[in-house]
Amino acid sequence: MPSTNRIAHRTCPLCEAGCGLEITLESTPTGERVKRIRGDRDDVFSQGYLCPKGTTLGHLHEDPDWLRRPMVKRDGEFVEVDWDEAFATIAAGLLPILDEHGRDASAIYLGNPGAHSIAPLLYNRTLIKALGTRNRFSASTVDQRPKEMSAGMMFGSVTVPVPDLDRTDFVVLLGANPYASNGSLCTAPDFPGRLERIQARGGRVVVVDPRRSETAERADQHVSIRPGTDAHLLAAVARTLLVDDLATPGRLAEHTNGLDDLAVALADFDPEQVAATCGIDAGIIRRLAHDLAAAPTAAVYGRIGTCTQEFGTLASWLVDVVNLLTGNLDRVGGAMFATGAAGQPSTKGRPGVGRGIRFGRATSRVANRPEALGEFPVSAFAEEIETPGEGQVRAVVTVGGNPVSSNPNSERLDAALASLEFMVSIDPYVNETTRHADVILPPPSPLQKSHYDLALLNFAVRNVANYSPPVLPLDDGQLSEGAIMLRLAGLLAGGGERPDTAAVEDDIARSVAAAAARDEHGPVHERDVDELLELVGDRTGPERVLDIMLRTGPYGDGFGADPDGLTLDRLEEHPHGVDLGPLQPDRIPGLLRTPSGRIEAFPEAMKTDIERLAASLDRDWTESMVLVGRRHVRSNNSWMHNIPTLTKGRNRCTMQIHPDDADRLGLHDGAPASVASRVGEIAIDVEITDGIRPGVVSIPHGFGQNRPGVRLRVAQEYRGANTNVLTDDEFYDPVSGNIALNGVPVTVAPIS
Ligand SMILES: Nc1nc2c(c(=O)[nH]1)N[C@H]1C(S)=C(S)[C@@H](COP(=O)(O)OP(=O)(O)OC[C@H]3O[C@@H](n4cnc5c(=O)[nH]c(N)nc54)[C@H](O)[C@@H]3O)O[C@H]1N2
Ligand SMILES: Nc1nc2c(c(=O)[nH]1)N[C@H]1C(S)=C(S)[C@@H](COP(=O)(O)OP(=O)(O)OC[C@H]3O[C@@H](n4cnc5c(=O)[nH]c(N)nc54)[C@H](O)[C@@H]3O)O[C@H]1N2
Ligand code: SF4
Ligand SMILES: [Mo]
Repeated sequence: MPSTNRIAHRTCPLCEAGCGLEITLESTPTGERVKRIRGDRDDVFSQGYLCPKGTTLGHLHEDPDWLRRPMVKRDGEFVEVDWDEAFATIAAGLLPILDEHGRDASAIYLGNPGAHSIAPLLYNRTLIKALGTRNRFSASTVDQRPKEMSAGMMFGSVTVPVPDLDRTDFVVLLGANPYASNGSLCTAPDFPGRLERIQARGGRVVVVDPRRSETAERADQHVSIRPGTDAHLLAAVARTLLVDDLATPGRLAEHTNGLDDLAVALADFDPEQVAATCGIDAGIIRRLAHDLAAAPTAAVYGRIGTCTQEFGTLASWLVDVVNLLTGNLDRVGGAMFATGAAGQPSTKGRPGVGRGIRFGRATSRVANRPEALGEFPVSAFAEEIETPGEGQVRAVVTVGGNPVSSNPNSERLDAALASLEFMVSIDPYVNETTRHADVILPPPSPLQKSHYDLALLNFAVRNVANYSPPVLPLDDGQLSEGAIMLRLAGLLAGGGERPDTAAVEDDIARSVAAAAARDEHGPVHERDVDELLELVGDRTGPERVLDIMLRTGPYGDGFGADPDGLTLDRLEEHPHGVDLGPLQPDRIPGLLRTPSGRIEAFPEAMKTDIERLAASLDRDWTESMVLVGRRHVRSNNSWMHNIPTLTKGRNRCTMQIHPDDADRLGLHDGAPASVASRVGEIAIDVEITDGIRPGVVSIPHGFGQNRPGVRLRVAQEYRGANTNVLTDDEFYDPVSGNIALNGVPVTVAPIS
């Protein structure tokens, strides 16, 4: 029989690494199906690397629980309907609430997969505008908002430096475990391999983590830190650099404000003063500062452990202060800036100066929590639903989010969502969150979508661009995620149950082109918008917008200005991606968008917050046991536990605890324990290991998916519990509003 196999290439959309996949498809009587997925050796960035999750896109596509038709709740039960009926149900249920109580009677929650999927990346804004509510929430405030804020305050836009992994001699990783996560806010396929190559070329890797993580295990040095004290540690490192005359900001000194004030403010943070708080010897801290200064090149990188904690913005800011002080910011081998081919705020408008980022322009209705980057923190989500009065949230839209699993104080949020008058979810699963929806609008599987990493390539360790067309077609009766979003947006904007989505789409493309034509520093300044749209040709949907962004971006053809420049056509000719070279040094001052035109090394918000940090030195940090999280390479937040090949094997949802603590508390390996916090209590299996710091317990998130009504056949049978029943919506970083998921005080006891 002749071979009927076909090979397709696409970028994996599951995590930030964005690995290239080689997908073998075989013909069957009912259409093509995935036979095998391997790493794409020719991918310009990942060069064949992939992790176990990447091989499961076929399983995901065939998961019987992945919804293929919209669901509408009738008498408490979901029934499959067609799209017309789904949208008619939304029109009948949601619009009257908005008409009667106003737009602010609704809220929207945007989840993590939206950062990996082109339609939400391009259309979320349109959907938000159409809903017209001030109550906007997202997974960003349980994740990276502190880093976005610190970078925004220092550089004027959300332009986050990344460690130049491929050229550095010395890297310090705080609160990150790339051997499990493959990296975050640092797009680096085969992050582990890149770390090993640092060691192979004679460099060093240092990991700061309360747990001897897989990454710490392989590092040259593991510094075990008390959770929540990275800002103290980094302040002491910065202080040491200044006091020991090791600070060498070099050419950036003349582009930087605030270094003198900073030196004064750090006076409380000698290594000896923070040692007890951090639980790290002063000598180790001082040595770390000296090692950083002595290394030919070095980069400090902090991730989720440094963000989802009480001093998240301070810690995130101090990471880049240390990079600045050691002269490693914006230079080869240090902490560098990617240049995303589709453009970003730091590559648009006047170089070197801008409006800065904005935050605190509004506060939430109930508890006056300030917005940051246009969103309220998720700590306000439940209370806005629960609290009666003008502006009470009665209806919610979720787009690719599972806040009942991922947000703090899950029981409270679960009850709040249950009390809503109406809820719509754009989501493929009936899970802890979407079980509360009145209508679920399922997107097609990743293999049926096109892909371009619009967001994550702005954080890449190498400049690349890579577009993937859909591998498999839509089934009859499926709608693309973009079409779902535009139809919902059109309906919410008053276009009726069958809005003219082509017009909505046209508006988006037109506004992107118009913004480019307005940019007097861009390549298409004052060009005619109709002409630009004409030149894009007959592309539609996200591809049309993407082409405009690429062509007007930093490597673009400028619609003719640079005939060799990038276009979507060109990316289509390169299924393994286009390599745009290593990260470029000396981007500062051009990339700055601060009003001062300088790096703000000591932003105003940090001046007040550093006093909070100093005050915390007097605290008894040993008073309570504290909870932290962890990830496993076979998990992906809450939504990949339904794939049998990823969940098989021993129970991973355990509470890790140090043998000394286990002895003291009478806990036994494998036996259940009860863990309680201010807001909740769970039962979970104990795993005793000396790989964790005494006084700390670690529980992964995204488990405990067995609430009534959930339709995740595999995941709901998995042993374990939801750790976010324990995390506290009143425990957060005040500057960014980001929840402190790490360092949560808990008590632990055996269950007899
Ligand atoms: N396999 C897999 N990969 C993923 C995901 C997944 O769920 N599974 N999720 C993706 C997402 S959305 C993200 S944001 C990234 C996150 O990627 P990472 O930031 O690498 O996150 P983790 O792997 O959870 O590692 C965080 C580490 O921080 C440590 N930690 C906890 N508290 C503290 C603290 O106070 N200080 C310090 N220094 N360390 C602390 C923990 O012990 C843990 O080892 O991963 C992405 N990739
Ligand atoms: N305790 C603790 N909690 C955490 C973390 C932690 O480390 N510890 N990590 C936090 C982090 S970093 C993050 S990013 C958040 C994630 O928080 P969320 O984004 O709220 O949760 P996810 O688990 O990513 O759920 C994703 C949802 O999107 C749906 N989905 C999957 N693919 C698609 C798609 O293509 N389109 C659409 N529309 N929907 C899709 C899934 O069914 C699921 O409902 O969790 C946070 N929560
Ligand atoms: S590391 Fe794994 S999940 Fe992440 S992009 Fe690569 S293959 Fe996909
Ligand atoms: Mo995340």
